[in-house]
Amino acid sequence: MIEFNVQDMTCGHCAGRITKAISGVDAGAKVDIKIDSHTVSVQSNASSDELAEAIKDAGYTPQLRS
Ligand SMILES: [Cu+2]
Repeated sequence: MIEFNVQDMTCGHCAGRITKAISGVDAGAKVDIKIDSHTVSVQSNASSDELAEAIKDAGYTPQLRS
């Protein structure tokens, strides 16, 4: 499980864009988004770097949770 904090994800529209960006990296990724806590959890074989890059390209600011 890879988890990001995305503070600038604030509504369902943002969540949809981020989900789409992650699907672009790994169409089989399982994405769980909690808008209230600005959390994006991903089950994927893609690396956290690849996923972070895709979220950035979509216009958001991911921070990897450790
Ligand atoms: Cu939004």
